[in-house]
Amino acid sequence: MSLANNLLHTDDTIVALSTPPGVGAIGVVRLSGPEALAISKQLVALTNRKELGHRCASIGSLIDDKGEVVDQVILTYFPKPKSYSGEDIVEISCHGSPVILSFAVERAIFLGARLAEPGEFTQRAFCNGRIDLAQAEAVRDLVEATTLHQARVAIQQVEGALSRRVGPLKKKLCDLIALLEAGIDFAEDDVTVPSAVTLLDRLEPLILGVTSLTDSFRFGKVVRSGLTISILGRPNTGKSSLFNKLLEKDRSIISEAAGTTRDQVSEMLSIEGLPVKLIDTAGIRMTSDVVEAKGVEKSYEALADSDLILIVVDLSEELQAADHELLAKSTDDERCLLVGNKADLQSKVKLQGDFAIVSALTGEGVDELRQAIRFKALPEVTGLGEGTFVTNLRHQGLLCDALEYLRKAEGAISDDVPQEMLLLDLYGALSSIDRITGATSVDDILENIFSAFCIGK
Ligand SMILES: Nc1nc2c(ncn2[C@@H]2O[C@H](COP(=O)(O)OP(=O)(O)OP(=O)(O)O)[C@@H](O)[C@H]2O)c(=O)[nH]1
Ligand SMILES: [Mg+2]
Repeated sequence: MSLANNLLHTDDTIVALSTPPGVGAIGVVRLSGPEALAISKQLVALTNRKELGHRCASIGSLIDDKGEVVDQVILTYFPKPKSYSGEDIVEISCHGSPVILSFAVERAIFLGARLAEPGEFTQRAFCNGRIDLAQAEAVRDLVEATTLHQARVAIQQVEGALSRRVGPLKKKLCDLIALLEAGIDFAEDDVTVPSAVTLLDRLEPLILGVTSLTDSFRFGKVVRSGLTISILGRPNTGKSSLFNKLLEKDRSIISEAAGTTRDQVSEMLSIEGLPVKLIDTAGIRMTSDVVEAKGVEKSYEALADSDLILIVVDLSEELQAADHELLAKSTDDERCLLVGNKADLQSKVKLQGDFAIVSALTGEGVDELRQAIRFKALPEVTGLGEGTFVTNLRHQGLLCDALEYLRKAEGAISDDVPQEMLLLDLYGALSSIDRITGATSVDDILENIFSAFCIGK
C-alpha cells in the first residue's frame, strides 16, 4: 500500500526498525498507534514494574510466544498526544543483532501491528497536527544531511523556522481574501467594497514577502545541494597546490614544470560546513601539446558549470598575458574570487579590488580563503536566519506560482477588473502557499470574515 492510500488511515498500529539494518550495539524497534502499549506488554515482560512509566526507560525481557527470553531490552513509552507522531509510541531498544530485531518486528506484527511504510511515523505526526508539511520535509533533509551545517539548517526548519515566515504571509492573504469576500457577499449590509488603493496597499507587502523568500532560494540551494568551485589560472601559479591544501590531502600532482595538470581532478569536501565539489583544472595557456590543449578546453568548460571560480595568480612573477585575460574575466563575472598565491615569496604584483592572499606552500591565508568562499557563496542576507532560506525545490516552485498569481492580482487591481476575478488569483496564490505548509480550510476564511466585520447584526 502506498503512503497516499494510507494518508487517512491512521487507526492501526505500525511498527518498524528505526535504526539502520545490520549489526550494531543496539537497534531500536518503534511502535506507534492505539495498540502500541498493549502490543509491547505482550512482547516484553517488565523486570521491576507492572506498568511503563511515561517518558522513562524501563528494563524488561523480550519474550517469544512460549514466554522464553530472547533478549534483555529497554522500553520507553511516550504517551499521546505529546509524542513524535501524536499517538502512543513505544520504543524498544534491543541488542543490535539483525536476528533479534527481525524477531521483535515480526512478533509485533503477529500481535496486531502493521509494518510501517517509509516515513509513516512522520506522516502520522503531520496528520495529527504535530508538524506541518514543511517541517515534515525538513525531517527528511535532517536525516539526509551530509554536513553539520546542513543539519543545523534542517533542524531549524523542523522546529518551524520556514513555516513561521510563510505563516504571516498566508494570514495576510487570508485577511485580504476575507476583505474582498465580505465586500462582494455583504454589499447590501453596508460593508464597503475596498478601494483599489486599499487593495494595493495590502497586496504590496505580500508580494515583497514572497519575493524575499523566492530570492533566498539561491542561498538555500547552496545549503542543500552545495556548490561547485573550480580553480583557474595560468600554468604553475599553484592551483594544484591550493587544491590539495583546501582538500587537506595530496590528491593532485604538483611540479615546477608548467602544464602539470592536464585533466580535471575533482573531489568533494566541506568548506565551512558547505558541501563543495572542488575542481582543479589545467593551467590556461596557448599550447601545441594536443593533450594539454584538450585540458585547457576542459578548464573553460568547468567555468560554465561552476558556482564559484577561484582565479589564481602567482604573486612572485610579473603578470603575463594569460593572467591579464583571467583578471579581466574576474572583474566581469561575479562568481570569481581572485587569489594571489605564493605569498611566502617576494611579491612582484599589486592586485586591485577584492582578493585573497595565500601561500599554498605554507598554508598561510588558507583559512581566511575558506571564510571568503563561504561569505561569497552565502552572504549574510538581510538578517535572515539560514533556517528561513527556501532550501527545497518543491517549496520554491510553489512560491514562484504564488508570486505569479499575486502579480496577476496586482495587474487586475490596476486594470479595474471585477473583484470576483481578482479573488480567483488570490485563491490561486493561497492554494500554492497551502501546499507548502498544509491546507487552509473554508472555515478559516469564514471565521476571518465574521470576526473582522462583525456581520450578523
Ligand atoms: N614558494 C611557493 N611555491 C609554491 C606555492 N604554491 C605552489 N608552489 C610551487 O609552484 C609550482 C607549481 O605548483 P602547482 O601546484 O603544480 O601549479 P599549477 O598551477 O597546478 O600548475 P599546472 O598544473 O602546471 O597548471 C610547484 O613547484 C609548487 O611547489 C606557494 O605558495 N609558494
Ligand atoms: Mg596543476
